[in-house]
Amino acid sequence: MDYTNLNDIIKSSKNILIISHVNPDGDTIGSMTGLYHSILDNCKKKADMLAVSKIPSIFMFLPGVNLIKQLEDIDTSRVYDLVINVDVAAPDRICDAGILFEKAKNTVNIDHHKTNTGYAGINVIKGEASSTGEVLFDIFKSLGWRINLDCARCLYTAILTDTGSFRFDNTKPETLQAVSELIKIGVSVTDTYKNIYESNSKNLVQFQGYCLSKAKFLKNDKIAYTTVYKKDMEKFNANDECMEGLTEKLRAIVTTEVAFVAKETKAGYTKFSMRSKTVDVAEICSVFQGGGHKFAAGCTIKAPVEEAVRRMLDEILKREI
Ligand SMILES: [Mn+2]
Repeated sequence: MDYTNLNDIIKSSKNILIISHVNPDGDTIGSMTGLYHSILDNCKKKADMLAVSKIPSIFMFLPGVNLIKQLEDIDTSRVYDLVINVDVAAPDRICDAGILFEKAKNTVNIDHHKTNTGYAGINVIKGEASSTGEVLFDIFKSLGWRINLDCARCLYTAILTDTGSFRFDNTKPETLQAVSELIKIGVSVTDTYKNIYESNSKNLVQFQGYCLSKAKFLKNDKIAYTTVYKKDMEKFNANDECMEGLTEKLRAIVTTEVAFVAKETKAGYTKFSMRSKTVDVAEICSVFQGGGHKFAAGCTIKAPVEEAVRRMLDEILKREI
């Protein structure tokens, strides 16, 4: 792929803003900070970085993450020369920051979601790449841009988290080639692992233990689910970060085909996080105006938890499991 346009536009822009998606994950945050370090190192420019919602504390070790701004820190009347969205599959994923994107003189969209429609001026969408971090690695290599240690640590985190630590089938030879180079640059595999996977709070582990202990199973244990009420969150002083990985733990049971967690949100709504080994849960979630990937998707149903769970189970049971 030819990235000359992208190179020219970054080099000719005086002020640049990089935006990550709502409910940020390791890929969008690692890609944003990785791109920041790369532009700083190769173009001697300090881009602004914007997160439209809270950054999970496990990513606070990433170099440059303390420079990330929230929307209230940015003058929204400002017109940037260039706005770059990273890992943002659709414009509504940057919420109110859309105003900055729309006003920018130039826009770029760097992503790996197959569903990305190419909504920017320049679009670099590689559906076969494991992560946006891997797409950025490819861009930097193709352009002959240097990748310094700060950038490498960010890109490694992006790739690591989006591949489920190189376990998902998006892990390709190219992915591991990129990772191999990042390690050669000096990324510490064990430090990154500890920062991301061994930094859980006691609250999170005990809260998840409680939620798992009350899980319910149907259809010879092929369906596994649990419920999370506001009172459960309060009991363990849990926040949204404590939900991370909970549904995967139910899917990890040998008999599970479909797993979900139903969480009570604001009055009368229930939010579903679904994971599957076989069934297309994106399709099930689309019945309730949600979406995602085939084996990982989510949706919200306007009903109290018990009723919402009943409707979800009805929908799952209509399918061959
Ligand atoms: Mn991603």
